[in-house]
Amino acid sequence: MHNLEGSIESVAADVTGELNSLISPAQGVEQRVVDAMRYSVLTGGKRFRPFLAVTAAQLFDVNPIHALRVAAAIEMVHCYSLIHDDLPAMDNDDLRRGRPTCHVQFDEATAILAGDGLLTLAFETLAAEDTHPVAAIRIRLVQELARAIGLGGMVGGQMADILGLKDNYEIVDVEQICKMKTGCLISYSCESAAILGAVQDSFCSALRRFGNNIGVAFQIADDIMDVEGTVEQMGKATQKDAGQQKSTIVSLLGLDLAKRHARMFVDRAIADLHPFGPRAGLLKEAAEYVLSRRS
Ligand code: GRG
Repeated sequence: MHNLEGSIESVAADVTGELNSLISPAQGVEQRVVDAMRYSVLTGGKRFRPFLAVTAAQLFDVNPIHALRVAAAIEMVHCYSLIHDDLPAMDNDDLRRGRPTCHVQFDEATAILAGDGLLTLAFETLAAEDTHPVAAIRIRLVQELARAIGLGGMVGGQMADILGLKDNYEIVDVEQICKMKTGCLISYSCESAAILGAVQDSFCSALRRFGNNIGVAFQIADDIMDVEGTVEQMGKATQKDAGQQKSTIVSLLGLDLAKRHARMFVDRAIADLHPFGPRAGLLKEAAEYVLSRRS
């Protein structure tokens, strides 16, 4: 029997240590942007994506140092997306992880640059030899991350999400946005393990499907918590979607059906783990956690 919370906390501590050394304090002209990057990355957050990357890597006995560097790069990308998402031009939020957002603590220009700094450092980290000695594997890590967070993934999904404030989307459209905006990075977190392990394609696609399914469930759960959660629990503003008249699975189906919808995606994700047998027990618990989490 695994202790999921203990395992998440242990990976979180490791990844925070790795981030602390990858983004060391600076004293030159870049000091302010580095301070903003460290402010946004080193405190708070569930570190769920790094947890998935590290746990999936254990399926294939990947070198833990390699997995941790990839996990840190993934958390950098996630934090970049949060910093930019919070900007006045996007969601205009003042609170993130229970603290002032990056642009409130520093200023808008610094926050934009801190996001850019994290994004570029993530790719630099993946491309470094310390992440994997085989160049072809490093190239694949870089290429698949670019695919996951680019136009067909996170950036494209964010654009569609913003346009959705004005357009009336249907369920399939909203599911597609959840997949692009949130699912693709979660999916990459799982897939990165198969890339590092250089395992057969069928394992890689099973992990990608697993990540996509829990990613969509994760976003639906986030939208449910936007309605049911408190600012204290979430460490960020709630009731935002209704205020913005945003199309979400909750606004289209109502709370009860949205919960069943999220359950359906988690069940699909658990089925995706079949090829890995009992070794995937912790990933199965992680899929359940997507629905049970309260922050
Ligand atoms: C500006 C070029 C450019 C791109 C922007 C901002 C952006 C791309 C994408 C935003 C994607 C986004 C913020 C999706 C929301 C995903 C989500 C549910 C975030 C919350 O994740 P948690 O709950 O947060 O894991 P913690 O704080 O625990 O890490």
